[in-house]
Amino acid sequence: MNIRNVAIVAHVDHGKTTLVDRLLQQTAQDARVEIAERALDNNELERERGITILSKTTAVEHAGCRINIVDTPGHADFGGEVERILSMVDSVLLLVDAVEGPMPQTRFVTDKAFAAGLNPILVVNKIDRDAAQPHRVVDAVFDLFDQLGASEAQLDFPTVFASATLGVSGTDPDHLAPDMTPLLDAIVERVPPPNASLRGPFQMQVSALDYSPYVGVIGIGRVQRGELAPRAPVAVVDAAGRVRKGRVYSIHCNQGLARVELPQARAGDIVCLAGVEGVGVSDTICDPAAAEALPTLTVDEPTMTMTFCVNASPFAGREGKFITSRHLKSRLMREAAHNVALRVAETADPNRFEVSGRGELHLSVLIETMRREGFELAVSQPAVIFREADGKRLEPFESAAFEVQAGHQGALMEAVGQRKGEVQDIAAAGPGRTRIVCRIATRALIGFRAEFASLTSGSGVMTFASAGYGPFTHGLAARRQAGALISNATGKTVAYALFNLQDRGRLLVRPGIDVYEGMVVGMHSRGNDLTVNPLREKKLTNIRAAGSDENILLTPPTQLSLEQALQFINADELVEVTPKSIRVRKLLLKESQRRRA
Ligand SMILES: Nc1nc2c(ncn2[C@@H]2O[C@H](COP(=O)(O)OP(=O)(O)OP(=O)(O)O)[C@@H](O)[C@H]2O)c(=O)[nH]1
Ligand SMILES: [Mg+2]
Repeated sequence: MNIRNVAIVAHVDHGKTTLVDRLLQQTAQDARVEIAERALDNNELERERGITILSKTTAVEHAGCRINIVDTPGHADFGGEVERILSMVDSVLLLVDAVEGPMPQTRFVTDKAFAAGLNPILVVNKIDRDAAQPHRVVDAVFDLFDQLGASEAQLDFPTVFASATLGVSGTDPDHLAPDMTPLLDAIVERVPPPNASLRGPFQMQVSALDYSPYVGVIGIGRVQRGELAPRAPVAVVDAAGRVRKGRVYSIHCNQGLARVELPQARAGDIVCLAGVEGVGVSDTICDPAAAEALPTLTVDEPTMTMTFCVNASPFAGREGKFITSRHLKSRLMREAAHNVALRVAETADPNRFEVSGRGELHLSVLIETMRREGFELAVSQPAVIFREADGKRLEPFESAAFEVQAGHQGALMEAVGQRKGEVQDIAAAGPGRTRIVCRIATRALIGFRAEFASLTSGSGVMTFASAGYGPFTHGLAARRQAGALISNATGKTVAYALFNLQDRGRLLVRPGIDVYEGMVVGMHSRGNDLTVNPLREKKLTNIRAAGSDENILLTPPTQLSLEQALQFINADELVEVTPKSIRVRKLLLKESQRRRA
């Protein structure tokens, strides 16, 4: 059968996963099959957050072709996912929102597609939106391609207009077909068939991993050469060139939303191989008689790092199942085996690990996953990773796009200026809204999310893409405004005490919960830290004033989410994470220790 391998790439939320829904719907064998909204976003965190975190493969049939489709995440923190899957496709559908046009991550993924030598197909999506400007978007994409040094063939990109929600598409935005046929036709015509040969010994590189409780880790990749039957012995060559023996237990592919067993893996196809012990991304699985590695898959280096520690708080072990350094180490090593953009390093202290990734979300998704699995741990403030070149210090930058109401523009510009951001573009973004694109040090954005939300009254949207390394920005103050209110004792919080504290700032705890000495119970309205007593009972007298205790009015406490806690903490604080709680604590729990530090 004819094969086409294509990935869908775009800026976050431009509609990739929704577009896959429509392709699955249209090509379903049984038209009665109901495709759930964003069907491929099937893990818990993806559904809760409404974003794609892991890339996923599926396949559909059209015009006698089997089209393997890889859906990728658009959020910049998961850019590593996009980079590595480009090695198994022959073209990309570059999706661009018909209103927003190319955004920072559009540039990032296009650049990566060009680096992989691919000729993208442009899909202008969300054509149904009121403010859609399809022709302007096509022009803007042309300019982007040109800036990125596109070849003649790349500049001559095919364009399909579509609405993934309405399920319409076509090459002329004014005459759309009532289904996805024009897009499927464009894929069959314009994506080159895989450059792979059935002749010769079997060879396949693992580009992604999946896991099943029945068969263990599954290696996914495009077969480069030859054929393979289930139960065949193989040789596995890893990134370091070491060869080991293995056996493929079963072969399947993801077709539609189903998993289909295959009688063999054939050159050109994207397949899933189960049973190969210890298989990792970038491994080449070969015929034992010809153990030849394909070039190692590389992705951009991490830009941000955090320390993951064994939870050593006074409440350690109360709420989690996995709490020792051994648990932590094996879990992190397991993650590093398939999360290619993640690095885990041991430190001199066996209870601490340096975990580096592509951004706060990349790291916080791992922490959230671990906590749901039953882990307890403590994590430090995220810090950017500096580099050195020609004796100069470099730091990572972001291309940031802020979309705000016109009235908030001044405040935003001021905040960007304070953070030494360099404004690159200011443009209208729909009625009464402005988009400001700037280049800004990643470091300047740590902790900025909360401030951005408050200065735009929650109406602003900000997105980023990694913009590489640049010279160190001097004079950036990276401390939060507020100090911490720190508990001076261990016990249960008392409403009366909290009532007396709430004038001093925003509380993070409600009455009747366990706190410990050194735990942060609130944000001080001033810049300095303050040690307080949240446990103090009212002095009891024999005469009770009528209703005095019952009348205490407490402002509901601020509940920090994991991300908010990570944004909030300073270098002398940790976030304690357990399956049930997220607490902020001082590294040094006793006030006397802190005073000496
Ligand atoms: N109006 C309109 N909305 C759309 C269209 N396609 C997608 N959306 C909406 O856009 C939002 C994002 O859609 P997704 O499919 O999750 O976008 P995505 O590109 O997969 O997002 P990430 O994977 O997180 O980068 C959802 O609310 C969709 O309903 C479209 O054609 N028109
Ligand atoms: Mg998606």
